[in-house]
Amino acid sequence: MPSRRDFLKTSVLAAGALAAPRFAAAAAVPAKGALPALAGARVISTWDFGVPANQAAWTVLAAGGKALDAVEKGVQVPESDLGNHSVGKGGYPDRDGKVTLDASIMDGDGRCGAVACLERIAHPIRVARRVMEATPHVLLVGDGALQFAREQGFHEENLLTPEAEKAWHEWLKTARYKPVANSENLDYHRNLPGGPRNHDTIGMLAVDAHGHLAGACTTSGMAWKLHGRVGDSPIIGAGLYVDGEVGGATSTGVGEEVIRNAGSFLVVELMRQGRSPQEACEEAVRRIVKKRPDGAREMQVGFIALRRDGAVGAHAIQHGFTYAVCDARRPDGLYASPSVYATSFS
Ligand code: SD4
Repeated sequence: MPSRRDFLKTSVLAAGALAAPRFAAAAAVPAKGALPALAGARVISTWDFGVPANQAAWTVLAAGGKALDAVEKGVQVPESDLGNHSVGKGGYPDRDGKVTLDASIMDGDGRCGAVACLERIAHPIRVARRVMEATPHVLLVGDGALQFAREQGFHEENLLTPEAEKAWHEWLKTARYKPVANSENLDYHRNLPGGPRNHDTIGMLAVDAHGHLAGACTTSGMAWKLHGRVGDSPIIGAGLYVDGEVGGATSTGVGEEVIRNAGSFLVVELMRQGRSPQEACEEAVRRIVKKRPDGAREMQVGFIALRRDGAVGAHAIQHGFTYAVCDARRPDGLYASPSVYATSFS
């Protein structure tokens, strides 16, 4: 798989492709019935690992399948990747050595399901979908979520891999916790056990050939968090929000900041008011930065957005944020680009 740097190199091309008129940002969300013909399905997701995840989602979309099935399938790729220490099995544990997973799924009709602080189940996104479809609830947490997963026949296993356990023991030597950015630019983060990418969530948004929208978000959360800590990813409106009349948004980074600002809901509401997906992501990042006394110098938050006509946007506090987009014009369907704008700190 190409490295993050390879993707960054392709970003100029990719950004140009995204600005093509077909998906150009409009001044406002086109009225229902007045949409420009949707050129086809499209999927966008966070980070470099969004590339293979999109590829899996695309197998569903290209066959005329549903956006909901596509995002559920797509995000299971990083959930299964044992080399990925921020999503699913192989994720870094909390400070007590427990791997606890958060995930949510939502479609354009407002149907949604989520699990938080779920242990021992490798694919929390599948449990989230089951919460959506088999219960009258939206969110199940901790032991209750595990009990539900068991009852639904999900396989239980130890999610703490030897590699993640080793990193945890390394961390215990200092036991220093600071929810900093996953930015390559910050010294503190570069020197963390496990390297500069200790918290990367996959958030994915898709529109299918029928114009239906869906999104999914899944993570092991912040490495070395307090046991019981829940981030933004399973919180509908924070880590994920989809409205079929407008579009969807999802986030990555320090979840506490996203929750405080109802980040993904904000992005969607800004699009509803006429901001382009790009402008909406930028404004959501600005709100977070503005409220932090330190100007969020040492933390990362990123948003991606997909409007219902296929237009996309992405923005993050710090450099180093990448995202991947896949549609029919890219038969291999894959590229990533940096989210491009780092807020300039004066
Ligand atoms: C969380 N938002 O649990 C997640 C972590 C993350 O990039 O996205 N890291 O707060």
